[in-house]
Amino acid sequence: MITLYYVSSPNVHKVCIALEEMGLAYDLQPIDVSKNEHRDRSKVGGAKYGRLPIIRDEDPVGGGEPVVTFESGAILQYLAEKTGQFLPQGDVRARQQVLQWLFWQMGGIGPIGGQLFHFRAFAPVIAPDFDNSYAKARYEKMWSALLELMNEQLGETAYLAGAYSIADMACHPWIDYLPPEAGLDAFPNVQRWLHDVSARPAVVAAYARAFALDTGYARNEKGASQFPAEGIFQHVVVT
Ligand SMILES: N[C@@H](CCC(=O)N[C@@H](CS)C(=O)NCC(=O)O)C(=O)O
Repeated sequence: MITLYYVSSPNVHKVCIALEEMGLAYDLQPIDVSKNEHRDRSKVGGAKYGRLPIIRDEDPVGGGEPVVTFESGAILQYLAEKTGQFLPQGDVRARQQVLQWLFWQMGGIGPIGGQLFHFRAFAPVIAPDFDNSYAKARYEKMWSALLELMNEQLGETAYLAGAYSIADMACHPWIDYLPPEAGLDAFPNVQRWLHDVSARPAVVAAYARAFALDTGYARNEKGASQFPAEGIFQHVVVT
């Protein structure tokens, strides 16, 4: 059994998708970030780092002590290697394509999307008198540049690395949560990909199970973002 320490957010939802896609048995353990539970090691499987997602695998390959790990990209790679799915093992070129797009997500889509979300949604609530326009414009521009590359790639291949992989699972929640300001019309290949990934039964099942738990954190169901009450989020850095 795998425990996923859970809050409703894109970095966590990518792991929900992977667990469903890979057919793994898992338990979602809700963590209340407003009470700082994510920083209490006794509440997150003993992990040293208090940002979510974190998983604890009681049944690792080869047996022995449970594996506790954080960082969503490392978790996706761990699960893919555990199950032998969605990350090619033998074909060095195919494997590298997946890792390239996975790390691209972790280094770009995640952190830039996190900042964009902050300046779109939280800054106006937390600091209503602060002139947010420069920061917001900067991250909107960076977000569009990331989507441009994604759109180009998805014009050549059905999924980011050719076949559907953990790289697509990593990107899906972010693209689903954060459409560009003018919508996805300028990125038709991304739009097509979003539609295809969203329709996968495992993806539908992952979100249904996750959204059934209301952890009071950011969530988005087809464009409608739910913002938390002022104060709850001041310590949260989503990257
Ligand atoms: N790079 C990390 C980012 C993790 C992260 O920022 N998690 C957020 C939720 S999406 C969190 O736990 N925030 C609480 C905090 O920073 O206090 C990953 O991809 O796992």
